[in-house]
Amino acid sequence: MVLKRAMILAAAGVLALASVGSAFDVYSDESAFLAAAPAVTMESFESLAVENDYSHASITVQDFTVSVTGSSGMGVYDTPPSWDGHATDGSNFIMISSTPQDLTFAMNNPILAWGINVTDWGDWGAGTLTFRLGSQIVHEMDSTGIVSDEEFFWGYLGDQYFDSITLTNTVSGEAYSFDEVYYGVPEPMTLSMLAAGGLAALRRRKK
Ligand SMILES: [Ca+2]
Ligand SMILES: [Ca+2]
Ligand SMILES: [Ca+2]
Repeated sequence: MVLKRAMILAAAGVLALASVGSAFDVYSDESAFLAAAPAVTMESFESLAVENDYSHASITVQDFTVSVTGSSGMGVYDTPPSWDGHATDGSNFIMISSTPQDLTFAMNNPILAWGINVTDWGDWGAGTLTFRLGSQIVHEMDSTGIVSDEEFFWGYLGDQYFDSITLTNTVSGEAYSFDEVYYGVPEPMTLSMLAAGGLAALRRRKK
């Protein structure tokens, strides 16, 4: 499908675009993400032992390892601490402690789609949460206006394979939680990519 799309783009004269950057969509709506990437797998952390403390630098599940930098720790919770955080599916969720940190998801296999539900980030102080694939920043959130225990979703769907996702928090004292991590290689490819291919084909026909 990617190859076919590249051929269509080449025919339309935009191969340079396709070779220097990837096409991708960022989603803040979970339903829209799942509609575009219906075949993704979801990790809800329900099979992990619950400890309700920040005793881990990394946590490994079936298809990825998530690790946190510096002096921050994280752990499997089923009881929200007094500063909040909660499960968005089932009862278990992952809680991250409160120093500025990089949270990196290392996937066992290359993927095209990835998503996460985050809760209680941005209520402690001013700062940003940046989402990166490798060194590429694909989205950045500002804490302005975010309230305690607020949930947000972030999803990414692109046409270039990746295996590492990093969330960088700049707020000191900010603890937050996440749950429902989605990942996979969706088939069929997204409507937007089909639309891009269709548009290219239309342009070609007009020549
Ligand atoms: Ca869960
Ligand atoms: Ca918080
Ligand atoms: Ca809070």
